Amino acid sequence: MPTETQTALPAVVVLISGNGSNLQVLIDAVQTGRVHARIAAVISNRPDAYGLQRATAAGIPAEMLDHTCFDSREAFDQALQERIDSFQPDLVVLAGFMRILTPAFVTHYTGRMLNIHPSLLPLYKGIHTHRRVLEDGGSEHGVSVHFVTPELDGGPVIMQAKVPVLPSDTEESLAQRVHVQEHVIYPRVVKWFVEGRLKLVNNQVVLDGSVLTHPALHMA
Ligand code: NHR
Ligand code: GAR
Repeated sequence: MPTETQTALPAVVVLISGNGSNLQVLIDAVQTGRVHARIAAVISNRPDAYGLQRATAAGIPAEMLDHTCFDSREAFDQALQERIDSFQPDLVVLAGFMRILTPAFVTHYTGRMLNIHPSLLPLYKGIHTHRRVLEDGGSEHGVSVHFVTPELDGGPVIMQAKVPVLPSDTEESLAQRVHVQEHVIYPRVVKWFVEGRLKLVNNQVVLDGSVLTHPALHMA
């Protein structure tokens, strides 16, 4: 692709901590032309994150910033912000990123940072969502994509997908079912954002010029 075309594309920086399967579907969506963007960099807070290898294999700059090397959350977030901003992103995508971010960091990216969270928010904020749904005997579970705000997993929800919880489910089988849906909805939301269709206005989601009163729901 000519360089001029590439630089005209919206730049996305993806933050990961692990496997990076959501990163992979984004890479694929960009490579197949479904999402018109450029993944400018992938940054992991963990040295062993497999997603770093996925990025390298796709020719995307991959960086590692180990949070254990910093004295405070503020110091880590400041260094992370510097690395991210060096790529001048239009959008920052959290894809299995497992560090809570400070309000100062989140505020810097207001309206241009997305997260995928494995629950039907506002239910089950935080971690170990699949385990907690099973412990509670819930019959329904799912995944949410939301704008990131300082309130952990509390930002306005853009899109959700639901999955059933089956009596035979383990944490792994349930996580697997949710993952299939994650891989459907995350590229779709990123596509909306980079096409300029999706905005955060007064802490509300605006899609195609209208406030979303309920998250968009993907039916499996
Ligand atoms: N930061 C803010 N301010 N707001 C959000 O909505 C955020 C965020 C940072 C990450 C992802 C989130 C999720 O989807 C996310 C959303 C990590 C933890 C956590 O407890 C909680 C939620 C999320 C990510 N992290 C522990 C910590 O001390 C570490 C856990 C671990 O390493 O396993 O940072 O669920
Ligand atoms: C995904 O299930 C994502 O929803 C979840 O981590 C997984 C990452 O998978 N995110 C969180 O739990 C955030 N706290 P991946 O690395 O294969 O994309």
